[in-house]
Amino acid sequence: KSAAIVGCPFSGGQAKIGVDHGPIHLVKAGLEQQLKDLGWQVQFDGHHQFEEIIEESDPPIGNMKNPRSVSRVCESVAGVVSGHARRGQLPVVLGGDHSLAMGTVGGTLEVYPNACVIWIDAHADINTPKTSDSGNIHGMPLAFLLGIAGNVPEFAWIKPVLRANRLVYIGLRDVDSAEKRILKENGIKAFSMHEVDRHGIGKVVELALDAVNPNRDLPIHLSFDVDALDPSVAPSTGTPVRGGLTFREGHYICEAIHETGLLVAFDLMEVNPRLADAESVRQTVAVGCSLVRAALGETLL
Ligand code: DIR
Ligand code: MN
Ligand code: MN
Ligand code: MN
Repeated sequence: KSAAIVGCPFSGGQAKIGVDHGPIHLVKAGLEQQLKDLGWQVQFDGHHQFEEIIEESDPPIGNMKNPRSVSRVCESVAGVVSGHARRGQLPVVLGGDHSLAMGTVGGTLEVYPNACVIWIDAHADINTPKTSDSGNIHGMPLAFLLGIAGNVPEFAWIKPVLRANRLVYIGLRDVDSAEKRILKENGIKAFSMHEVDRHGIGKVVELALDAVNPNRDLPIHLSFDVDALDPSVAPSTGTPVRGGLTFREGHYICEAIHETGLLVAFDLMEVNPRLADAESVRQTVAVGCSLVRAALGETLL
């Protein structure tokens, strides 16, 4: 059992300062030792330094904000993630904003081309540069990974590695109308909070796995945006949306994916320790660490 913590202090995929401090706080809270205590060998070489690849002058391309920085950072993260995966390590990527998933999922699929992606989020993150109202690239990573983002030369390095039938969501509740259309047109399976309410989280995880991993034999990349949790559970995040997953529902997802034995990569994204009061920050960082532990095998008994 070997894992690598990949700290990605990057915020260029959205507008609020502070999300680049997420990984620093998660590591300071003791995540490395916590995973070692679960029996993992853990490599952590310090947080990645993006200064040298971030563009000082990075004017919008179309409506996309910070496009060159996001592109370069994600390309670098893809290389780091694929490197760890190739060495048989499970990359635990700490964001940073969710645009980083272009790197993490890209890196995973380079090594495990048949992997499926389970995306836990309040948001669908599947806008194209044309449909996005905000221009924030953290709302677009899946469009690039699926190859439906249109031709943006700056992002040409991203291969359309993800197939629509290998992507499933849990936790959605703030989906733009264009995104709803994209989900329908591409037949992408999604379990919103409505389905969580209807079936309960146990059944939803089973249905989600049935959708992307019917024989339970494909590697799984779990990408967890902390804003999937209810703001009462994880207040320190850039785009909180009420009506989210409970503490237990979030953990259950991680525990159940661990139980498959198929997890090959885990992202924890969008922890922003600059938002909300000190106690809320402490609570959000603690819940972030505990989600990672659950995904890496911590059990209640
Ligand atoms: C919105 C919000 N759909 C956008 N997305 C967020 O900006 O494209 N993603 N907050 O995490
Ligand atoms: Mn800080
Ligand atoms: Mn989100
Ligand atoms: Mn997200």
